[in-house]
Amino acid sequence: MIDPLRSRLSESNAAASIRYDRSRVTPGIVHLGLGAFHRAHMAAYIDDLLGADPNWGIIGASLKRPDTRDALAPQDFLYTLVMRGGSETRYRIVGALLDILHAGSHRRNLLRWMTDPAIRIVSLTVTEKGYCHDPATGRLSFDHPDIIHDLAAPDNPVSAPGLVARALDLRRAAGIVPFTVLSCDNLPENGRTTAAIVTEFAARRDEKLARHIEADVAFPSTMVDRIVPATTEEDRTSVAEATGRYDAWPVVTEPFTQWVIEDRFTAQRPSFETVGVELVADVRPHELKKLRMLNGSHSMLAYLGYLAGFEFISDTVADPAFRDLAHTFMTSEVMETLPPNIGDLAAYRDALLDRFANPALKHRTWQIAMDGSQKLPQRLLGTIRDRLRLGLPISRGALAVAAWMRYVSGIDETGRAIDVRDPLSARLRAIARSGGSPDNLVDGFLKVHEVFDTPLAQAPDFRTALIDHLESLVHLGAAQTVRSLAL
Ligand code: CS2
Repeated sequence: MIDPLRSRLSESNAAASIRYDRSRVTPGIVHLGLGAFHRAHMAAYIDDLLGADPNWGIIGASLKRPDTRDALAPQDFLYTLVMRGGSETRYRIVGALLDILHAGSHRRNLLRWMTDPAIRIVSLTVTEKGYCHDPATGRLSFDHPDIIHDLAAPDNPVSAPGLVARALDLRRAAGIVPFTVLSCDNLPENGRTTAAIVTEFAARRDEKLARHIEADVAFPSTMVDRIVPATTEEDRTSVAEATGRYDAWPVVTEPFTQWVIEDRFTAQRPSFETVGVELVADVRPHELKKLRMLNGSHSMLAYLGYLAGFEFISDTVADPAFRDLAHTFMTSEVMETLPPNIGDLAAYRDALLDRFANPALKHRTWQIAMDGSQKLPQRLLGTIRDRLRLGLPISRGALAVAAWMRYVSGIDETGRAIDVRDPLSARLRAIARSGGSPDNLVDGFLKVHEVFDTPLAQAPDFRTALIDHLESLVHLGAAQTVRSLAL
């Protein structure tokens, strides 16, 4: 048993595991949104390049909760990254984070860092809902409480768009080159979307700032990929047992990692190419492929798997009917909608199914099912819209959307409550409760304009497919519905 107080991970007991002199590392990046994903993805790439170029350390900021700072401050902001493959587990200590601020209590300090000339990149993993936008249109949502707050008090921002706009304003006033804004969230065209949101925010206060952002600030789009389930108590215990050091917040991930970035930076950038990042002129084909193939089938498996009683994605795809569904969905519905010349899609699909099947990754269906209202448009609805336009069948994609409708109703197939986490959960539950027949339910959900734009909401083939699937999910249940498709 490791004593958390006496054997806590720290610079003094982990120095030998870090491959560079951490005392020489200086901040070059402010990162907003310090969840497990960032710590397993971007921070690991940065960690790889600090030996050659120590000027790119990361100052992290959590926008909502102080818990990451509370956990990592006593261990010098170090943490263990655990890579679990099928047969092998590897441990590594990441030292790229130099400090963690909690935006709520350290806002001045955070803005001071964001205006420091040494900071040349402000990156974000604030999740889809952190952009305070309308997912169906990509536009800033002016009735979002955080945006209302930040427009009234722009020098005391609480939202990501408000913080970025404020820092860019302060830099402009001080004559400091703007930083590059690097969105690393699973949004469609995440750079362009972020640029539009921040510019819209700024324009409400100051036209000149909006024009400066449009003309002078780079927002490269990125495609990010690494599966990173939430850390569990068992992970903490197994890390302590394997490494002999107690880590209050290790991060567990898979061996696979990918990062594709558009090579457009306002100021300098690290030599990303030396650590395996792909730099391209246009990330859109890569991003479309990843969002529709990986995230689309992830969400499909999450809703149907949860309803069928599977706790983890690996259990879900261990059932041949579910694996077959995801395989067929990608092959016959998604692949045809993707641009040509983006590699061997069948091989990509097979590799994804193998990654989903990794039994060492305990990725809960419930975790992926979260925030569906923010995820559906880019993961599933784009594919459906493209296929409807071409007059092609949409059966499996529509089944995934119907499963979301069934899931957000908040009661599972055994009559137990589902803990639905979604910014729109209250509205979604009210639609489900007002209920009645599948026709009424589908019509109610299709009116949620943040998710379904008008042409899609009014597409008769889509509506009919949703009603048929919802009927089957309600009467037969998810497992039988999926099995009947496999016949
Ligand atoms: C997942 C993603 O939680 C989710 O919604 O689909 O986080 C997924 O694991 C990553 O995008 C993989 O790169």
